[in-house]
Amino acid sequence: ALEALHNNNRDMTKVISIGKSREGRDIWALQINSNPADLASGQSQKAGMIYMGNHHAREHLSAEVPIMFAEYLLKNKDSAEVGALVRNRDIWIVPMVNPDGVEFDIAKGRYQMWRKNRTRNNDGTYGVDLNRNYGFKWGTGGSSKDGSSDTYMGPAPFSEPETQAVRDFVKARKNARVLVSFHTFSELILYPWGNTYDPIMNARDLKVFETMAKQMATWNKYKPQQSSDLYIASGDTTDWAYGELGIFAFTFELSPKTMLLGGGFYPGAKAIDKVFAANLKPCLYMLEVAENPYGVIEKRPTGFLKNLFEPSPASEWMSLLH
Ligand code: 0X9
Ligand code: ZN
Repeated sequence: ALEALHNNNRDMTKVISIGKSREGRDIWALQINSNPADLASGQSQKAGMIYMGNHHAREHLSAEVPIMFAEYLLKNKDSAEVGALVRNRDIWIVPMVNPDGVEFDIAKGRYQMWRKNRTRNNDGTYGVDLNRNYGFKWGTGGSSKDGSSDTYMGPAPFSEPETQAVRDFVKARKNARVLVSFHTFSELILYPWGNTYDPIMNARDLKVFETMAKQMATWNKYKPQQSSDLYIASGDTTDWAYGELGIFAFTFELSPKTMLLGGGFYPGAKAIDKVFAANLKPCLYMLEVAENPYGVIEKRPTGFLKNLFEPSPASEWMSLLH
């Protein structure tokens, strides 16, 4: 999918591998940037935004949404509003952080309910939970030292090639201000901290997180909350991205809301369009405010997307897709 997007938009996209998985698969990233020099160098003065998916293997919708968003942006690159936004941002889409896990989950033709990567652990078990392996307050709660656990933290912070790849990639994007890591499921918008019940100390940053989360929730109707209100977990992507790099980093738990409503991790292909539609405005909003996230607490942001805050139904924006 990323290759096809590149082939149709050669002047403003690039596909790179940010590193290899444990089993040697590439972890692909699509850069969208209208400046050829920025594409060539992978560096940009424009505000940067990073969309990631599929840290967890069975959470297949979490790759579909960022891929569809990339398709949307490129399809609308000549429209007045979306086009202006695209030209003024450095956009990175990394839809599948855990390709080994995804392949394992689907290879036998029936889903394996697999979550982790496919590292062979010292005790002979398989898999490290990539969302417990990041090196900020690693191993301080809500993760396991047992290799057979679904929340195994790994033998050391950043022990896994996949989290190393994301770490090095994100650190190298000095212009990145906002990041979202898509997961499923529960319909939540989560922001740091996840390792502690304490709220973020910096009152201004906390206000930005809360304001952004609440605004996005008006569109997708998900519940905005601090990550630890779901449960304490240490070593996740967003605590690291904010704690280490100061990036406004969100975890989205996409649909369905519950196991009973709509199939848990495997809602089927029919869910894809609907879940994307619900999250289109949030995705555009993060891209918009990446220029200056603090703007959201100073004033209602008015940027490129003049109609974003109008109560236009998602379907109006979606009509631009097909
Ligand atoms: O547990 C996770 O890694 C995420 N949920 S999932 O069902 N997709 O596995 C949530 C992570 C949120 N972060 C914290 N609670 N720290
Ligand atoms: Zn997950």
